[in-house]
Amino acid sequence: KAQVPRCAWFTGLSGSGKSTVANLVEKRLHAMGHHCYILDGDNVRHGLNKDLGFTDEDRVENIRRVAEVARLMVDAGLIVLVSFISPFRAERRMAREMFDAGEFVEVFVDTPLAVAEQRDVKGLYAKARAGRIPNFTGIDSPYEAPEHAELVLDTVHETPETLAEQVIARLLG
Ligand code: GGZ
Repeated sequence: KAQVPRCAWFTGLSGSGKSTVANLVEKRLHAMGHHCYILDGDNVRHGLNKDLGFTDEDRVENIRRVAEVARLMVDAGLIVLVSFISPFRAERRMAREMFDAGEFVEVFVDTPLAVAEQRDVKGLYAKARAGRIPNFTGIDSPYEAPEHAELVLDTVHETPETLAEQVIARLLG
């Protein structure tokens, strides 16, 4: 099956649903015979980037390295699903500029802070509000929402399955 090497760059708050949608996309692309891989905090922050924390400086370096790895993986012919908060516009622009036109699809997982905080699946927002996680995105560290994302996912009104289909249509279309 002909591969369409691409980078889908998911950005959004903690608990916005980035990983949920990215995992569904991966499963479906795989079933269609596409070779794809997810880069996320689970497989990058514990290895390659385990020297980095959550200061602005460390987040910038986190995203820089992730973008370089994604570039290499796209060169190798993969569809790469990048799932990090990636809170800063400048770093997302830097990532975009590493790819050819059409290769980079910015996916804004547009879950309002109030909704992510209400869900608080991992209890991190409660901890952050209690001052036990410093520099928490949306609480005491900024999130700069994309202004020109290729795709904006509405997690409030759509199911993860529907959103995954939207991503796949945009990636393969
Ligand atoms: C935000 C934090 C923080 C702070 C730990 N701020 O919901 P999660 O747990 O699984 O996803 C969050 C993840 C964010 O890491 P990223 O590498 O995506 O961030 S960035 O792109 O900004 O570099 C959260 C957890 O790590 N976490 N401390 N202070 N999220």
